[in-house]
Amino acid sequence: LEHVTLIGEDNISAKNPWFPRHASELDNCNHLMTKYEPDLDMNHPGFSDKEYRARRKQIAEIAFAYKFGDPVPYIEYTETENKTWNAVFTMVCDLMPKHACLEYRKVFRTLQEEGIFTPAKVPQLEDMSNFMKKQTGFTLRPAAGLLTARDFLASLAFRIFQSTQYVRHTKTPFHTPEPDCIHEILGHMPLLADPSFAQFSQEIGLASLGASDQEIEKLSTIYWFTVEFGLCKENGETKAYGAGLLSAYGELLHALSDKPEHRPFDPAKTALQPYQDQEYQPVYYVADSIDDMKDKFRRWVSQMSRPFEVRFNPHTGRVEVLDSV
Ligand code: NLE
Ligand code: FE2
Repeated sequence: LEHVTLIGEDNISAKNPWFPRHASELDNCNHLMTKYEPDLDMNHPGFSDKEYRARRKQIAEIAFAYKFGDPVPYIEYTETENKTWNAVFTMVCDLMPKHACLEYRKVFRTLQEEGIFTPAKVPQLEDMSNFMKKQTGFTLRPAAGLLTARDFLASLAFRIFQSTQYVRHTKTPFHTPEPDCIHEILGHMPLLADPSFAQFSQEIGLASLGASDQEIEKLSTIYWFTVEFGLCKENGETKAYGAGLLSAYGELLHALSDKPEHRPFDPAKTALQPYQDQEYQPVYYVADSIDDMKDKFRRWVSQMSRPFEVRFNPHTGRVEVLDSV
């Protein structure tokens, strides 16, 4: 940090595009990527289900009205929604001891001990948020659906995870292509409460601030093959740490079978791998460990060509922008 000057808020140019400098500015970062939705896609299991579509609207309104600093509104989940949770939760409890990575198993147990993870009820996002806050400082804000990669990654820079709050359709408990709160809660949140994984999540978020569209594409591809669908080694065995595997037992078993291809995680290569989000993945990337994945990512991301550096100031909660001169 020898020759640096702080870039002010008003210094916005092509070289320094706007991005949030404080978590309150995430109120502007909730642009949705609407594609696979019950209202829009005939193949969605909720397409012909009026009641489900109305429920999704009602829950989406909560996210649209949400402002930074609000508690996440409580949702009274219906019997059907709790049943869907129960089906997925029971399956995860059965499979997790053998197939999930150690970090996940550890936090999962704590969540059970604290009575937040129970078979009967979908956990409340506010309870999850408070739990994570104590462990790693991560908190939640409700999102109406799938966000653009830029907006989603920006939140992570502030240790904020944008989470959907609706439940998948009861017809498809074990796999849905779109995120829902079962995926967020069972897949993502245990690891966001792990210190090392939380650190990685914030770093990928910081790397995204002010990045070019091309770089955002690479970062979200890395995110896809690590946070969503990552595998790692543990005492010679392959385990899952990706949220899209931990919340969908069909794909979990597929990923760990000999059907798909397993490649060693290498950020330079992984970042260029095309992917789709409708079917099971044909390729997974295996890291030596979560820590090793984080180290490799750090080395790779430090070569990213941004004309400035960013750092998060935990005392003010602000991202500071340093212009290298
Ligand atoms: N396929 C996952 C699930 O069913 O839980 C959701 C993936 C979201 C990217
Ligand atoms: Fe996800």
